Amino acid sequence: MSSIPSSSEPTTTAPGAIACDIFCAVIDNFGDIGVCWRLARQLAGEHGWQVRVFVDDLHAFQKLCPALALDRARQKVGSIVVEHWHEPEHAGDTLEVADIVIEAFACELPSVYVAAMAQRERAPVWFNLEYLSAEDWVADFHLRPSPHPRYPLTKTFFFPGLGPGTGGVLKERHLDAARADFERSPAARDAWWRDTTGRATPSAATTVISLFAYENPAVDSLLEQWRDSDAPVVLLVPEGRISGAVARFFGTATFAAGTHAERGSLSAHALGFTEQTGYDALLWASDINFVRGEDSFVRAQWAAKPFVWHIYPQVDDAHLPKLDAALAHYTRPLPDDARAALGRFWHAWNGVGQPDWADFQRHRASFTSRAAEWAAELAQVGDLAGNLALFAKTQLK
Ligand code: TRH
Repeated sequence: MSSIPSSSEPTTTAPGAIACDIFCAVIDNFGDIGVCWRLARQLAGEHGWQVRVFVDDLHAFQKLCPALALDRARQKVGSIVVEHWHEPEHAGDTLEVADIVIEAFACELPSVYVAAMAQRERAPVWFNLEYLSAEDWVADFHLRPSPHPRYPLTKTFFFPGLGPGTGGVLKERHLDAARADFERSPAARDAWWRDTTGRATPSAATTVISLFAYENPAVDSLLEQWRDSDAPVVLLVPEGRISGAVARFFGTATFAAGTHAERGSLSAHALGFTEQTGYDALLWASDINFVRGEDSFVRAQWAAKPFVWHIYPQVDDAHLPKLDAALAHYTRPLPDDARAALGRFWHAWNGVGQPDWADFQRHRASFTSRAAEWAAELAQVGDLAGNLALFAKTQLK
């Protein structure tokens, strides 16, 4: 897949720049490092900060940042320093405490680092960056301070969200312009299709769908409905956890990158997992995006196309209220029947009911116009990196 230029990422940082350390423990998949890496690139590229990322899993990181070497304890990618956080107490070879410290998703900082934060002449601005949730309580907890029980340090809870009063979600300054360039250039789109699938851009009568999801029992029924649909469907499947089910449907041994298969109206391409900046083009090239977790869920919103969210499943179905909270924001002004149809489809994709493609298609025009309107609404909340940088600066004064 071709890569879209990301925000201007310098290879050096100005002397005296604000120093920021981001600590990231990868729980699973790519979302933890995906969010941290995007934030790091923005703070460095758009705010001129000198950023260092501590990450415990270089393998997961390398999938979305192929420039990364797996065998190096410390390395630079552009201007960003990456430290392999190889054990919980590791805080770099020499202990340096940054002006801003971001603990992602409540991972625990090395105790020696926290002790050094307390000894610093000016205490760093310390954030716990939380997971994204569209629930209403998020605005009440966003930016709440939490004093450390032993040290004269205060940690601030930074909550991403979809509504006013939250930290917002990540959005690079260049993103809308890059999407507009791609969408208005048939040559760019055709080059993307040829590079990515070896084929020309499909006709306007085709529905192009990108499919990034966890294992999902509903996929078999959906693949059958696409196979039997009146209009052609082209499915683009980045290699991953859903690939096994797609392979079984087509009767192929695997659905590894480069595989192409057809049945009835459905034609499917398996894609290599692209570096993070390349993923957006897949969303822009598609008419409907199936996304998951946190970061791809956000990117689909900026792609301004109808999307279907496979939310990260939690025990006791704790994820379902979060799914409904996102639906409530996203579908608020839709006519009742369209809102109900999207709710049914998202629920079915998350284990509650059966997905009905014809029902989705019936309301597709409403979903498409709502997607563009929603992207503009969401942008009003502001970009997370910008919101965080602004707050941090007020604390540094
Ligand atoms: O991978 P995810 O499911 O990640 C997570 C984690 O499971 C995490 O523990 C959980 O808490 C969180 O979800 C909610 O989904 P996500 O967040 O969409 O991250 C995927 C990242 O991978 C995202 O940054 C986009 C990127 N990506 C690429 O770089 N190239 C690709 O080809 C694809 C398909 C994705």
